[in-house]
Amino acid sequence: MNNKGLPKGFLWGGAVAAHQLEGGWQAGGKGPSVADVMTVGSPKSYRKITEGIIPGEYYPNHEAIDFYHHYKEDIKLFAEMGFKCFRTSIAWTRIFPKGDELEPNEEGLKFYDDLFDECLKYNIEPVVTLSHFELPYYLVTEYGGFRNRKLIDFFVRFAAVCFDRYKSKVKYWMTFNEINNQANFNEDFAPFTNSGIYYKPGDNREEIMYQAAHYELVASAKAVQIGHAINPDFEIGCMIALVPIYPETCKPSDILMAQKVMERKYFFTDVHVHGKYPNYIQKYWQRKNIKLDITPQDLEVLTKGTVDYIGFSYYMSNVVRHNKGNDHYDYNEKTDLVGNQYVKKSDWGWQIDPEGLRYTLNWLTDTYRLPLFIVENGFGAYDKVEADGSVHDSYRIEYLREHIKQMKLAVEEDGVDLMGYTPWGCIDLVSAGTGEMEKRYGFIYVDKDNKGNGTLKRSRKDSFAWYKKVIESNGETL
Ligand code: P53
Repeated sequence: MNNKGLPKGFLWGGAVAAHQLEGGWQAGGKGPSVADVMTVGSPKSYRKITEGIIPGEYYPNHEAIDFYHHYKEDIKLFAEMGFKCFRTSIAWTRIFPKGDELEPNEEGLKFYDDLFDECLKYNIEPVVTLSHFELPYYLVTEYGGFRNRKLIDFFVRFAAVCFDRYKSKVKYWMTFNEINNQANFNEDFAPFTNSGIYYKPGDNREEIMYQAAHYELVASAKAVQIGHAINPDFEIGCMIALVPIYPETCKPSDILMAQKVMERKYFFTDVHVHGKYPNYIQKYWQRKNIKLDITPQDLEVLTKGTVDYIGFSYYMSNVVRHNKGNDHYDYNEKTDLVGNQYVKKSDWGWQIDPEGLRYTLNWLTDTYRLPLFIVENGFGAYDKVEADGSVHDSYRIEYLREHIKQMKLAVEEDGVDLMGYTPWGCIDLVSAGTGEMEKRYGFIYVDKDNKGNGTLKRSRKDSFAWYKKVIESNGETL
């Protein structure tokens, strides 16, 4: 094992999701997705989810940054930075506009043929997420989203069409983006974006969430099997939002609390990797009287569709405390989450913790023993455009530099098996959580504001030249 530097062939790149940058929400036969019924929020509030598209409301994903028409220009800029890979998603509604059709929409398939060809022209390897908060809206209104077992087949059909169509263009895949966000079932955002679930008064939110997650885990496992049959060289991963949970103190009950929260947020990974539910989650369901539709055939499918690698996002860490009276160490974000006095926060309240990335890489390796891929990391911040058009985003460089340093330590000193690193929102795009344009992550600035005004003109920020050198030197020049 070489203990200096990152491996040759390390996949440096950038990450985006179709709905956050493409726009063209009705172009080429595309149907509306869950992202098309969400408005703009703010640093302190999630977006509003409307029932259908309401005239007079502003939906930022409808146009986004119009990557649909600008992708050639944008990929050229990625190539200029030296990207080895580009992570995006396939908008499900371009391929199956309603979601339950038997035949795919050729115009949608053709768009991604052209997009992947454009990447390959520059030797940029596409890394593709199948479902990234983009469920067809029709599946929400007609079927109740992933409350419904039928969604398994709809997803699997979509996955199989994509695997088959792009089998010679795409090698790296992921099934469901941040499948574990919905563990936060008391909010409306994650259940809707992960699973197309609108909760109604009286719903047992928690039970519905576990049921939806189960159908997705089965759908993912089926897709993995089909993908490997179509092309045995495919690398198919899961995608987990990894926010490590620290105990507030070394008090044993705080330690145990942090462990229990980790279990509740990350058991999804166990199912993807080991093909079965861990005991703790089954015991939890029993105690809470959570009854799920899980068939013996489902359990069989899970064991046969385990993933090849773990893709994950890393932005921040969190801290929990154990409160008196919480005898079962159940997690309630409102009462148990506390601040971390040792780290700073972004303007959106995300706690910045580069060492937490090294900790996370080690925790994932120790727990799952699989190759890892950091498919999102980055700093959402306000940028200021100077009179001459430049953007001096030293804060973004600083954030990324410190995280890359910790990532390198995990590889060089700890021996973590890491495939690549794709910072989030390599070009400015619509925020998933808030719908804002002005929560910017990019190396490339896009002239557009939260209200939708702007020329859509692209320009290079300071971080652009910096990241180019990072890639050129394989992470040595930071
Ligand atoms: P935004 C919450 C916590 C961690 C990651 O997020 C999250 C979320 C959801 O907001 O989402 C991922 O845009 C997601 C991307 C998203 C990115 O992180 O809210 O996979 O789609 O854009 C950043 O700042």
